[in-house]
Amino acid sequence: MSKEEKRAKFLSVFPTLVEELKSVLTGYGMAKDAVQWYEKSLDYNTPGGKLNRGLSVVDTYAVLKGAESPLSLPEKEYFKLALLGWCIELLQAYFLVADDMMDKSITRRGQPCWYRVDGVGEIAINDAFMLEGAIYVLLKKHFRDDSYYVDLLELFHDVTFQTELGQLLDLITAPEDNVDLSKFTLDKHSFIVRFKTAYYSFYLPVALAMYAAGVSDAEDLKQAHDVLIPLGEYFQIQDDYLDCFGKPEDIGKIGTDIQDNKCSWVINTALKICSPEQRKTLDEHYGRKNAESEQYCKQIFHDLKIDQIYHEYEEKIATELKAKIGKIDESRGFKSQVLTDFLGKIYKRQK
Ligand code: GPP
Ligand code: MG
Ligand code: MG
Ligand code: MG
Repeated sequence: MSKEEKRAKFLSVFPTLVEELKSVLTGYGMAKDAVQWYEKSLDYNTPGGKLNRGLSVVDTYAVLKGAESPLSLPEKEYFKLALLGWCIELLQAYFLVADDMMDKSITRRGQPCWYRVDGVGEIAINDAFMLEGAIYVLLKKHFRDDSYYVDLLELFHDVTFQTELGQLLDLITAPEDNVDLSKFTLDKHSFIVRFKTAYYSFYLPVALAMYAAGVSDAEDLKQAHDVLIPLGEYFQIQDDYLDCFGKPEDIGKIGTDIQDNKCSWVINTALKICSPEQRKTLDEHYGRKNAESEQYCKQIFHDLKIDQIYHEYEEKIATELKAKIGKIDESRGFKSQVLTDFLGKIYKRQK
């Protein structure tokens, strides 16, 4: 089954969910223009990305059930799993709308960030909350009678809170008015990215599929967790690398980490190997809100061959993760294939 077919089928579920959400608003007697606003926010912010997280829920479930492909699942079963996938995409939409305001980003997925769209501005804060709210409306409607409903709710709540903790650390480690590179370390970076990215992007899709498939023994959830969190750290290191070295046309966004004073993998790696002179330039120019300072930093990253170090890191981590995946115990029904597929989706990604 081709990737495009899987994606098309997954996308075809989204309009149904939008209609369900709109009818909840209509049921409350909400004015027509408010219903239209919500629809626009849902359409603008939810389906435009790679959909890796959402598709992974369905893919993981199919592997756990031994189905040939997600598309061979019975229609009702497929719909429920796709709905869980869309709930992660809604969570992601909620995070990104808010994150772009906090990071003062310009574009996302090749279009202006939602808060920068004409007439939106700070209403985007409420729109972010409403994207999150959609998750619980949909879960209640479709999973209330399932034995694992509370597990799903708890999982979404826990992972959302973990992501917010990561975002808090990300932000307070990057104050706008006080650049202090001595506060950055790779250990701190690892902690931040596991919380701000790995839980919701990697553990969440697999754990959701595991609950739905009834393969949710605590030992198996732990096995999944112990590979997916380092895998998610690797993914965010790619994101940090691409922020500086990627092309906006590929990544769909303009990097802001240098000007935003972010504790990213790139600066942390540079700090470990730079000369005292390069350090002085970084102290003077990192985290400053102008393109010239940003260019000074980029030149140092280039001179230090950070891209080469990144490629070496990528080979090393991929080998380590493969070894870890090789040790998975499948006796209770969990399948290492789930993890191999995840690694395959992100290995050497350019966007
Ligand atoms: C990605 O960081 C992290 C998130 C999108 C989580 C945001 C969490 C909130 C609670 C709002 P990033 O800023 O590096 O992502 P990007 O590079 O895509 O802007
Ligand atoms: Mg951010
Ligand atoms: Mg950001
Ligand atoms: Mg980033």
